[in-house]
Amino acid sequence: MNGKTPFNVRRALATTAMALALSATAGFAQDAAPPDPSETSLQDHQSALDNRYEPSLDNLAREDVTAPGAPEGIPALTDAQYNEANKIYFERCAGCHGVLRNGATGKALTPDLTREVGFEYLQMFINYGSPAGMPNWGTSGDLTEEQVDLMANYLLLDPAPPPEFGMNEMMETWVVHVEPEDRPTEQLNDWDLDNIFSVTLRDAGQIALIDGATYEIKSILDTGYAVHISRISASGRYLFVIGRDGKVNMIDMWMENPDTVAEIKIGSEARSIETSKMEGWEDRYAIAGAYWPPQYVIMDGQTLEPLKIQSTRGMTYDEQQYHPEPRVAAILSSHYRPEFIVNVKETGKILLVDYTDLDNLKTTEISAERFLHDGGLDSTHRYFITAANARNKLVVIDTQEGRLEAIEDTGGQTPHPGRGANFVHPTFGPVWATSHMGDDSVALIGTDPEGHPDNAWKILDSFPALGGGSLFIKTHPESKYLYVDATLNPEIEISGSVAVFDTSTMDGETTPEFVTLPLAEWAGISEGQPRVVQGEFNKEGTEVWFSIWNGLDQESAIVVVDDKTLELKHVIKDERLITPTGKFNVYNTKGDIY
Ligand code: DHE
Repeated sequence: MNGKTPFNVRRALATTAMALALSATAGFAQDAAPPDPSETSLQDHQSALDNRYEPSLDNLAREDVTAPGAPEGIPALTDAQYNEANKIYFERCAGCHGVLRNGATGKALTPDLTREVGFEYLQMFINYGSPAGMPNWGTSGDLTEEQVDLMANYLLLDPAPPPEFGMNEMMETWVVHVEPEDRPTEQLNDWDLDNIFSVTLRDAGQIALIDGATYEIKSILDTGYAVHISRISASGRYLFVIGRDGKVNMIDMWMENPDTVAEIKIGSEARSIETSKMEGWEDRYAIAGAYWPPQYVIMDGQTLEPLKIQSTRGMTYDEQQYHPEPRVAAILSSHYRPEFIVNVKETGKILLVDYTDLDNLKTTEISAERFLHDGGLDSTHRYFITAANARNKLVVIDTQEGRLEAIEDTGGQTPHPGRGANFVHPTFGPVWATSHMGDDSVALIGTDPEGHPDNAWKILDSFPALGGGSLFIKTHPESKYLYVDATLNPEIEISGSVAVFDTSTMDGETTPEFVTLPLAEWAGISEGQPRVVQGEFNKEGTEVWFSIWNGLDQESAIVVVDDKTLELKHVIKDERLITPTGKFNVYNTKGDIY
């Protein structure tokens, strides 16, 4: 602590009422059976921000299934009723309770358990929620009375497991539109490829390729549904995007009109994609991770041919109990070894997958912490820092040595860093920052074991930003500012703004002040609840772009902020910019600069 005021004391003073309210719902429903809802006050059953952010498995929700039979004493559902309930379950419940209802952050809901508590108990829980984290689906108005009853009945019946997705299914979806030998041998367009932004147009099932200097939308390409992230091959030539529906598009940026040259579907629900970045292995492989089925696949980096599919089903790292559906969350590429870094969420394991010999696959399995989600590299690229978000922890991996370095409590509620933000703190030296979904705090962890050994892998400071509901934090080596969004905050002024901290004035003692940039207002968007999400710098690190993410039928925009003056530089508006979310600058993404 360097003799400074302990950050947690300052935080306790500065923390918002929301954080206090949230602490009542912390911990999720892992442990004891939740109390009877009628015994706690309605106040306790309001949904917390972080509970609302659990995965919505909307693609599984679309699949039609046959209703299972009902044992004696339990009303049977027709196929139509069962499918309606199944849809609600996958959109709203499966993120916490699991596809097979075996439990994840929420409790297991298998029929052996639900039949024991019975219809009325389930009905009450769905209606009121629980202080342990279950949203109040009925009293909030999200589900009608009939839907609550339907769901209580559905939970008494057997689950319908969705289909697996192995090599046969992948091969059926794999298409090479342009063979590698038929592709350009040099860049055929005059685009400044390094400064192109790949922008997710979430609900349109598209991405936009936008020039970072002129703000011109160069192209809009069809992709899978709701592209989650974009990653760029180490050479900067191939852009890979993955939809929530597991569809991967590989786009050749050298074509006269950059377009998809190969595509494949790797599962029914997916969130992550990456490419091999180790020297000597550039552009050789791609890897994608799925939520369902729980698996990852290594593909040829030129054609997307699926080469090796690995299931992640297995034992939890701590209790060593079998988990049937551990989702693959963030995947990054090591710069130090020919390995992919794969976060396996529910079992709490980080896999270092060596891609040098796929027939004799070597994997280092690191026991980390459960509910691993997103994360990024430190400024030297040697260390991977990732959030075990439902456990309020950061896990640090040394990618050079291939081992666990540290696990630290952030002091906040549900860390959500994206890839995080690296900067040199005036007092603490190099640090990496995360914001939180469940409260307003920003936490800094020391990342320099050589130069600042006393600070390394310790949470050195924590201070409040705009409010709870933050998803992403961003800076750049050329910038002295740290930008923190509050995307999920219920207050329209807060979700429509970004907090900016001057890192050069931080002293580790006084609470850093921030300025608020009202970006939705700057964009002139007054309808809906425009949400500012995910800052991304241009190549030079002089401008930072934010999506103003609005409803499907409402106006959205991208706002460009001048990083020197913190003034509005430009607003990109276009009727084709439907629900923009993630933005990935080619240069920064391929070089892991953040
Ligand atoms: Fe994301 C990153 C999962 C909701 C926009 N999101 C990630 C990663 C994971 C993930 C595992 C890390 C990928 C990697 O690095 O390989 N996201 C999930 C969910 O499970 C969750 C909570 C719920 C869901 O149903 O998907 C979820 N995410 C969202 C959103 O609602 C966002 C705001 C809009 C959207 O498209 O759905 C969203 N997620 C993003 C973005 C990134 C991301 C923009 C990449 C940030 C970065 O800078 O790297």
